[in-house]
Formats: sequence, structure tokens, C-alpha cells
Amino acid sequence: MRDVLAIGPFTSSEIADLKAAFDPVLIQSPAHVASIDGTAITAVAYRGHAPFGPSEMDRLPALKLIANYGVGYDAIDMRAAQARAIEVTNTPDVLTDDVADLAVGMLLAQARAMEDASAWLRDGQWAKEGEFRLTRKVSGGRVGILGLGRIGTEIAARLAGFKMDIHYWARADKGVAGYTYHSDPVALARAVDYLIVALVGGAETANFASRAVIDALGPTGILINISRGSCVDEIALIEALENRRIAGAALDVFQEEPAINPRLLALDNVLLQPHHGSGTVETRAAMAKLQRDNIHAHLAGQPLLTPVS
Ligand code: 8YV
Repeated sequence: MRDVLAIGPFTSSEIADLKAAFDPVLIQSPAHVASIDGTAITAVAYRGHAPFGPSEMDRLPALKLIANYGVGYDAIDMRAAQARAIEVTNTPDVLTDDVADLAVGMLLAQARAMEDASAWLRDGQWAKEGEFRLTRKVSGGRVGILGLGRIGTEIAARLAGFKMDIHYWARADKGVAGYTYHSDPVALARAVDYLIVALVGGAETANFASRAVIDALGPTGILINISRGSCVDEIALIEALENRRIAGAALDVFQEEPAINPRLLALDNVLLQPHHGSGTVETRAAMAKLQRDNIHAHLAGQPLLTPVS
């Protein structure tokens, strides 16, 4: 009987690689676990953001490993996994540069109003009405990073190259020379022009970028989120954007995906991206390989490469 189950919207080339490696049972979502005989499954290759919880795990009684495609594993109920001695792996490091690159691109695109400027040219307004309106300077500005983990650290390193004054919040002062630590996210937001959310998702960080944080950023502030939609109080953000209590936002992630809140679509001061921080050919191949390598290690009785601690 087959012992590997692949769950999620894998691409055709990812499926081909999974088939060549493991001949897995394939289903689209955790909800479909009920439709298969899961008694022999010891490893799951998981891709997606739908909840994977105790009821799915109970249908896979021999399960020992969930290998997640992605660094964030907030979709997987870790307490339920631990209670069943199921190990979880993720795909850290291989996607860090791409997510940091997109964050910087979104900051530049939003501050310099690149979408609007492009529309100005395409609609013929440049020729008819003249120069595009003036935008905001990024280099030398003050940026706050909410969460100085792997991705936040890489964002900060890139923005140091833009001569920015770097402030951050993390659970503890990391003592990074030249960076200013804030133990309070509201104080961080108050101190900066641009606030980049780079937190880990999950219950502990739900709505961490709260109404108070958003208000502290103020009417010239821009918020960028490349972590999880759950980390930002989206209703508070929408209200602040609608009422111009902050200048703008650039979002790659949302509370509901892919059917995002339509109020966001109506706004002209938000840049919207379809959760593709890690979405390059190179990085997605590396993520898929790391996921498979973790399953190979499990099947061979070897130590897992990237277990979630
Ligand atoms: C997704 C991500 O895994 O790594 C993460 O935490 O959110 C992404 O890389 C990817 O979009 C596939 O769903």
C-alpha cells in the first residue's frame, strides 16, 4: 500500500517529481482525506493554507510526518500534531531572499506610486496634463520591521543599502548594531515612515499590527505586509486607508485568500499582490525539493532536514 499522501494544489511539474519519488496518493485539500483509505500513510506532502487539524490527522493513524511546502506552517495544528507524535517540517531559508526582494519592491512601488504612474502614461495623461504628481522618497527614510526573523533580517539588510534608518520590534532585543529596537509595536510604528510586517503567522500574532499600531503610523505612513494576512487587523487597516489616516499599504497576504475583502479592491492607495513572495521558478523548485528531501529522510529513517522546532 502507498505510504505517502500529497495534499494540495501542486503544479504539474511538482506532481511529476512527487510521483517519480514516492508514487503518492494525491488529493486537493485536507477536507478530502475522508475520501481515501489513509491507514498506510506515514508521510504527507502538504501544500496550501487550508487548515490541517485533528480530524484529518485522526484519519491517518500511521502518520509520522507532515512535510510542509512553505516556511509558514500556521495551517497545521501543531498541538494536534505533537499530541499524535507527528513531526512537521517546513521550507525555511530557500525562500528568504525572494520574499525580502518582493517586500522591497512593494515598498518602492507604493512609495513611488509606480502603478498610478504607469496608468498616467498609458491613459495619455502625461501627454495631455504633463508631469505625474510627486511621490515619496524611500532612501534615507525611517523603516520599521515588525519581526526580525530570517525574512525581516534580509529586508533590513537590503534597506540598509538604501541608507534607511532601521527600527524593529522582535520578542527580544537582538542587539544589532545600528538598528533601533522597540519593545512596543505602537512605539515602533510611531517612529517610522514605512512599517513592514514580517511576523510568523498563527494565533500568537493574530491582528498584531492592530488599530493602535496602524494609527501610530500616521497619515504619511505606509504599511507593507509580506507575512500572513492574519498578522494585520485588516478591517482597521481598510478603515485607515479609506479615511486617509495612513497614506497607503502594499499587501501580498490577506485575511481571506484568494477571495480578498472587496473593500480593498475599491481603494486607490493600496498595492495588491496575489501572495507570491516565494513565487519564482528557482525558489519554488527549491521549496519542492526540500519538501521531498524531508520525506526521503523520513522514509530512510534519517534525521529530518528542516524540522519545525
Ligand atoms: C506559500 C508561504 O507556501 O512559505 C510560506 O509561508 O506563504 C508561501 O511560500 C506558497 O505560496 C505556496 O502556497
